[in-house]
Amino acid sequence: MPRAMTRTVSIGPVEDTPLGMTLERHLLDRQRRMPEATGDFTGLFQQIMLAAKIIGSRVSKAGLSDILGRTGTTNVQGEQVQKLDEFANTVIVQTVEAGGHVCVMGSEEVENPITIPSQYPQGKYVLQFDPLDGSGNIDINASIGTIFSIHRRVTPPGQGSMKDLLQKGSEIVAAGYVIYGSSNMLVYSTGDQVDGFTYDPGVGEFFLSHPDIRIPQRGGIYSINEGNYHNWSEGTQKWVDWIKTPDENKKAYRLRYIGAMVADIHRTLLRGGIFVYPRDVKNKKGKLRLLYEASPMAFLVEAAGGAASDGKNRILDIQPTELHQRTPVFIGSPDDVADALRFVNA
Ligand code: P6P
Repeated sequence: MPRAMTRTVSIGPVEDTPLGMTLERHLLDRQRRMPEATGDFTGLFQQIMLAAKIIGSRVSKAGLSDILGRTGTTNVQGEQVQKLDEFANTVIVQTVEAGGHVCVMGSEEVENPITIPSQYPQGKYVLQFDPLDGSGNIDINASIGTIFSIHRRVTPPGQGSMKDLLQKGSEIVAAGYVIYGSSNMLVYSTGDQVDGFTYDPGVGEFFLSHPDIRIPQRGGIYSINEGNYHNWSEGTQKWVDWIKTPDENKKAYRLRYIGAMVADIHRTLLRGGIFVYPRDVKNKKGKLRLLYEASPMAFLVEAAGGAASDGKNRILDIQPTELHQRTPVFIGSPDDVADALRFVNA
């Protein structure tokens, strides 16, 4: 089926509103191309979009309200909970549960499965999310983001359960992220392609700005926290020593590390290269969480033509056993991921 063509009419200076494709219209066009579609997916996505707008609005003025800093509590990950973390989590949970399109949710901020209150319908989808990834960047005004993935439920109608949450990334129906940065963007895929939408606060809509994002076969940037160098395996150390050394076949790669997975992956998608958070002596299974960080990002990067591995296996093939389980992550341009795995598995 031909994809709806976008049409942006130049109506004057850049600040004028683009007559472009809104995310709302993009979702409806997609729904119309699927005869069996009921509108549930579109409805769920509209709730995610609303949550993203609310979170983005609060993030953009975090410094002006008493929402910076820490709550003084720690989450299931043992991490300091930022006030904005808690706010973002609440916004997503309350927006989505009322929509009646999901039967259970999983959140980085909540230890157990989030069930849907009995006053709302139990939907056919499952939502997992990191409400505010990289929240340590909030107080220094660096980019942060929201990561989400959508599965279909696998249990009979009624309350959803852990079984609905512990599904492979290869079963994802859709995944995406919102990056709150110099501009706010929502990037998503249902598996066939990846599209990016930029938020215009003057209009209150996301407009298609990055249609059909394709990751370069090879990049020139590596992204890893080199402060952990002495905790890594010898293979990871050798890969990093190699990638930053020019030789007859390549220039030295440049290091870029923002410290928020959403921002580092967004750059990797657009510019190519590789993002790595390997296992180390402190994080023996890696630091990043499989279900609401690694899997959705792996789904997106693969849909854009990239690769995503835990160092040995395709991330999307991992069968989850715990809600907050962690995994090493090697994700980005296919050639760069293949190079890294050659060293790590030597
Ligand atoms: P480190 C943020 O805390 C996060 O979960 C990811 O967004 C990010 O990629 C990683 O951890 C950064 O970890 O140990 O380098 O600060």
